[in-house]
Amino acid sequence: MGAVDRTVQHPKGTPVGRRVVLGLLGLGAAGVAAGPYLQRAQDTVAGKDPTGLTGLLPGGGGFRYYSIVASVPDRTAETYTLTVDGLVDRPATYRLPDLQAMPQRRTVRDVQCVTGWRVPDTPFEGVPLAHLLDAAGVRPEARAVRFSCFDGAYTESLTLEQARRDDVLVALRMQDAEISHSHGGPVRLYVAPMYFYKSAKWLSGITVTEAVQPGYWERNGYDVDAWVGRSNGRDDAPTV
Ligand SMILES: Nc1nc2c(c(=O)[nH]1)N[C@H]1C(S)=C(S)[C@@H](COP(=O)(O)O)O[C@H]1N2
Ligand SMILES: [Mo]
Repeated sequence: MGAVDRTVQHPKGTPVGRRVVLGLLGLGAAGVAAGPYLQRAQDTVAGKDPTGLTGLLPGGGGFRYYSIVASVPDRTAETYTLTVDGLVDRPATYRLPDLQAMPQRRTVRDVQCVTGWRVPDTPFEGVPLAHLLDAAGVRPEARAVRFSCFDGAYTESLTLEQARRDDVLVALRMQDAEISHSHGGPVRLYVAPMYFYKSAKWLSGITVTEAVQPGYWERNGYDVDAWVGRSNGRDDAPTV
């Protein structure tokens, strides 16, 4: 069985319930092969179950582990780097201690995956993305930011305006602990007001660009502007 068959399915659909049901069927079809990569994270928090179906999924009510590749290398405090480049005056490469020494911000919001599962009141802490953009000196012609990951495959994007929000973090901590490897550690993006697919795990690159370059899931049909409750065919939650 090839690598593609062993990645976790993140099904696309429209109504929440249907999306979750399709997810169950998809997992069933993937069978044992999907098992090792869809696992309950150790630091799971019990969550609400808005669909009444999510409890049937592995991890019941907490986080689901997603990766589009079968395995992701470890990066430690010694080996991790984050590069900021593109349309900036001062490109930079940061190591983990550099990021830890910067001003940190903490948010406590609900994590919401577009497939329906949700984890309420989840603390994230990290450097506001705006701080790194200001440090780099964004050029006037820039309009967007592209994110890349050391899994070698996942990408995401935001407009510059979205990226400068104070609830968009280059996160170093999640649930008041260092971010575990399965949750995208040591550093992941956290875009609090948007569906969790915007929150790229294993973040390794921030590139300032002229225009939005749709990320991995957006090229597979999800909305580029992923506001929780008012994107991806939903208008059910008056958030942000
Ligand atoms: N690098 C990378 N980041 C990613 C993903 C992924 O597959 N690869 N999946 C996204 C999706 S769809 C979700 S719901 C969350 C899942 O985060 P978790 O595995 O910490 O629960 O990560 C997002 N970021
Ligand atoms: Mo997701």
